[in-house]
Amino acid sequence: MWHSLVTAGEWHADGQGFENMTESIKALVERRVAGKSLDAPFYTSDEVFDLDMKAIFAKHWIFVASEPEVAEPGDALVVNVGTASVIIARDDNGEIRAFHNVCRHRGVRMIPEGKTMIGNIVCPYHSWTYGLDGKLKFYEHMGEDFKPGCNSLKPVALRSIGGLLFICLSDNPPGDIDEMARIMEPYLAPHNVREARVAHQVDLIELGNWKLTMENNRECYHCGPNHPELTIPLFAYGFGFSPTELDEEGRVAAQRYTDLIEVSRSRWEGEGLPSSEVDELTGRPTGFRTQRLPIDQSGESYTMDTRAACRMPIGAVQDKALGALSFWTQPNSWHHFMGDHVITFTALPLSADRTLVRTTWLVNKNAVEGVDYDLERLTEVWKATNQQDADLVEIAQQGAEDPAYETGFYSPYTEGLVEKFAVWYIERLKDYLA
Ligand code: 3BY
Ligand code: FES
Ligand code: FE
Repeated sequence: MWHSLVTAGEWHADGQGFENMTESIKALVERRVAGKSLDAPFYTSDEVFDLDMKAIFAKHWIFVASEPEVAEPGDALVVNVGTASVIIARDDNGEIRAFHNVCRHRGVRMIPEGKTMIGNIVCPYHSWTYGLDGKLKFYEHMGEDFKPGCNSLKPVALRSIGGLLFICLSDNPPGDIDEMARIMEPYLAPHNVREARVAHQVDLIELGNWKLTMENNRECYHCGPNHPELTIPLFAYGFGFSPTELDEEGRVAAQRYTDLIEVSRSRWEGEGLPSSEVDELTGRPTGFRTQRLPIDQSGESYTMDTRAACRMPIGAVQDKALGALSFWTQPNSWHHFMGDHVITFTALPLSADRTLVRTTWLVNKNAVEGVDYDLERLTEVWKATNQQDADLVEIAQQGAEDPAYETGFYSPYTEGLVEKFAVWYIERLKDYLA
């Protein structure tokens, strides 16, 4: 489908091409109203999508996978980010590296998307062969003057933070990843992701723009009406609430929840689990936020009965009731760390109106399916929740494409983080277009 900025009344097909297009997007960026949803072309136009891929996904740190997805030497994973394709591989020394999946001979895509095991990276076209360090090891017919040392695979910046793998396609990646790593390592380390094992992974294609996926992720206003499974482990007041709408009973319950957070956090801190909230979502290229919140009833896990799904703890802490540490990153990820398992989510844009959401469940590497955990019990809450969220994103996209769409107000109480996503996104576009 062709999406055009014409719908915004900004685009004039007067033959000025790209220059004019950038001008009209600039106008859209400038007129963004704080506290309101974005103008329709941000969700629907192919020009904005192309800009998003250049200004956001080619310039920022993108969460793509976790270390257990390339657990052994020779394990490799190919992730596509727009038209770019990246090989992530663990070498014989256990080091994980990332390379552009583009042969240095005639540029072909060497390995298809997905997981594989490789000793070397062999191009299928003319068999040029690269080591897992990216160096060209084998080629023929190139003559005396050919310099293999100048034909290594192009590296892609890669960082592991607590076992979560972030890549940056830019040659000049934002340096503030160092600060995110310094702050987040102590929060994530006790959950032992580096030593974990993938229990399950699901790819879901949401029929909506990636920003609608992210906005949906940044609020739980929609949880009550839409997520019957997730609202079992989540506290009702954990969704946020509008203080002016509480009656006396509600005020007491909200206060009880606030007190529970305080008491739980001091217990967790005592167990070596940093638990205070950090919010660095805006004002920086590598925006992020973390928070550890109690889980309802037993306090243990995102399951239908709130009890741990896996009987082996994932980390070293013996307390099962760790609630959930959540970690959100701009532009494309969110994660939940519990005592028994970890769930990671990455959103990867496919087109203006399609987004891949990849969910991965991690457990203790010694845990055996059917013995230590039941896969259905481990995955049922988020499988159901993800489908419900995909359905919401699809109808949000349909609304954004409707000629009657207008920007609407975010709740100041329960959609504050949606606003922070929009603020970050507009900041980053302004920076790129400047
Ligand atoms: O997709 C998510 O993670 C969000 C969190 C709040 C509602 N939804 C389940
Ligand atoms: Fe890769 Fe020729 S294009 S070996
Ligand atoms: Fe949801």
